[in-house]
Amino acid sequence: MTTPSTSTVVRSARQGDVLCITIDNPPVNAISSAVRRGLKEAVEAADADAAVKAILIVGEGANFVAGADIREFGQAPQPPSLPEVCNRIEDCSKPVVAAIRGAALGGGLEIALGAHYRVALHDAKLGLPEVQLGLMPGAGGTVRAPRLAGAQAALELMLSGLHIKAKEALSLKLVGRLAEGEDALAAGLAYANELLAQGAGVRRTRDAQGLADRAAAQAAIDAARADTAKKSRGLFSPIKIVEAVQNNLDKPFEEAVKLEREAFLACIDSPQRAGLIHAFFAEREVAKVPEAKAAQPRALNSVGIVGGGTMGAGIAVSALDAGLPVVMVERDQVSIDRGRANVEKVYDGLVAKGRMTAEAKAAVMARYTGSTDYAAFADVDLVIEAVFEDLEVKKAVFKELDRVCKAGAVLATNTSYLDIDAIAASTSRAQDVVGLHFFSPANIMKLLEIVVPAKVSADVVATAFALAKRMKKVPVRAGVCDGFIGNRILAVYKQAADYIMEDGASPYEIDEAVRGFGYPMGPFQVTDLAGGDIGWATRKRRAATRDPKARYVEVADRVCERGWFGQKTGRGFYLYPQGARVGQSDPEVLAIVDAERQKKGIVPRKFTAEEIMRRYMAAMVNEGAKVVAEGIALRPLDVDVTFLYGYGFPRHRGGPMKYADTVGLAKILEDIRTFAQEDPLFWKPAPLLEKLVAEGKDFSSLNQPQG
Ligand code: 3H9
Repeated sequence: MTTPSTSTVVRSARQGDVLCITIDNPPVNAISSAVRRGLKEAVEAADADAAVKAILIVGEGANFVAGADIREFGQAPQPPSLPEVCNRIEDCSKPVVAAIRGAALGGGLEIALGAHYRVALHDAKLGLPEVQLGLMPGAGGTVRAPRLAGAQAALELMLSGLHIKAKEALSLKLVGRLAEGEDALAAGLAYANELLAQGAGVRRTRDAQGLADRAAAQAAIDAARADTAKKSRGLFSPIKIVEAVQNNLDKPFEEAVKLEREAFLACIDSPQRAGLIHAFFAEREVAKVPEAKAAQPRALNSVGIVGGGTMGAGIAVSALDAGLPVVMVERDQVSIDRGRANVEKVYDGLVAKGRMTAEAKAAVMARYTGSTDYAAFADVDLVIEAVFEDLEVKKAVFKELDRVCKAGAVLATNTSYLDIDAIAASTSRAQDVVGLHFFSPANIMKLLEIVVPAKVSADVVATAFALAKRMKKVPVRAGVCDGFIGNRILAVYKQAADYIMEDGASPYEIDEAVRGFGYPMGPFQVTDLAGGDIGWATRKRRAATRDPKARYVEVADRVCERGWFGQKTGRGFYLYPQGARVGQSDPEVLAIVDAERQKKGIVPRKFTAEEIMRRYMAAMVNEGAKVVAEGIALRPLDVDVTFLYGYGFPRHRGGPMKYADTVGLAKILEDIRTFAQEDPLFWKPAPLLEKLVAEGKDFSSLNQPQG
């Protein structure tokens, strides 16, 4: 029997004494205002219906409920609020059971915590991940989770945002039992009927005793407060989570719920929430590219790699971790031994840390073959070239690949700036050639720029995106140009940093300002980590084509000429005594900077951290706009994701283009025009930026889904 309901996303059906309420809001049953309304109505109707003895809440499909509908944040709130709904569930006069399959996250878990009993299927994933969106649980999570799991476990759950599995949820008392199978409705009904047979009544989470040991709870809260102050680096919501848990000890339940709501709404209003939610959707949107829609990926069951250096080995590990067999080719036996050793080193590290067994390592390495003969690639589906960055060397490799690879094999290059159209032209099959730009260390860094040359066929691009998914990478589609999206923009804001240095700020002040903005490291620290010689080689390569009128800062060259290449040589822009990993400022570097200033007659001036960041970000955004306008990046969000996953851009700011929208494009353009008075060649406003400002639009207007 079905109870009449006006809701299209929540349906109710009686099964004997139990009213089953199903939340059906694909794809993940997110809690929209319609879900809140429907759920509240359904619970109220069931409470009032004498024929109903117990209530069961389930989600349709593979998930319970993935949380509040993130797309609704920032819009005018519609009643009822989720806390009201959860309170109404808990207040119910009949036992309410939640049966959890798949995700019960955020508001989804809060609905389940409002219920009186919870059963989880084995694939259940529970969590309060709001912190990752700049939020905190806002519908009773901070008051109910600690009452069940205790303060410490609840704080860990909320501050990490991690998902936990059914078994752990049982041990934390967040659920009362586990069930086999995949049928949440059947498991929930069985539990509800069992409870009715036992005469079990309502059992409200608000009355649970997880905080009974107040001293232990206070100690856990104090520890979390201290830890959060140290680790949260300018994030807004973590400390609010700690304070919300503290309220449980100091205030009655109703008051704690009210305060939680107020703090939640403050988080909703914060720009960090907007930045983090932009990042959440952007990292899903990047995979939606025209080629992936237009074509099916080719079969992908094996991978070949040319080159066993750091990059080749890291890519090999990524492919092995994705379950693929890997054939690596190097020019001689010594190199192939070194390549194998580079791959094994990664797994040995895991074994040493107890994260992998020796048997598991052996099983992975059984899928790895090394060879000095290109013929070993005859049967592979996709080859990635990771040899020295030299166009002629790469062309020679591709000629060999063209000769030995089977028809239809995808031929990829890991170049980070070279002309892939030229590489493709060195083969007889340009339609099969694509760029796969991994970032170092390739087995760790999530970003994968998929570079699309002019003649590549759509199914090859689709195959590259499929590979990224298997490798759990975040793929961004990029067009061919020097440096693609990331390194091209990096080159420009790095230049801005050099100008700021020559004009008066020390490299240490610049790094500090950049860290203050939220980056883990500043640009000069990054140079020292990567090795100054790499940038030096690039500068030498570009010297011949550099505009002679363009300002060129020679400080880095002076540093490199002394053999100071950064951490690996014990000094670069910083000093690293006795192999230290954190550098110390170096008066000799400051003297080099001074000498360069004097040579050019520059009188150094002071820069505040804010002034440094305005220039740094204006340079980044301006070049980002050019990259979008030229179609090198599909949309501004592709630039954002590139910087979030490849360059350490602070996630809570959403990426450089989102940041620009937050500041206001008119303001950024005004800054660029002001800076242009000193150096009109470098600070040339991007036409797209000017156009958007003239039209009163921002970058987000260009982020529409790809059709
Ligand atoms: C919250 O609950 C606040 C409350 O405490 C208080 C309220 C008062 N909303 O990731 P997928 C979309 S905050 C809207 O590709 P998977 C997603 O964009 C929320 N849409 O699949 C994608 O759309 P499209 C706390 C959502 O299987 C599609 O669903 N909850 C939401 O790899 C499939 O997603 C969270 O933070 C949402 N909440 O992973 C959980 N969630 O197809 C966030 C997903 O158009 N979600 N979508 O690209 C997740 O972690 C994963 O999506 C999940 C599934 C694990 C559920």
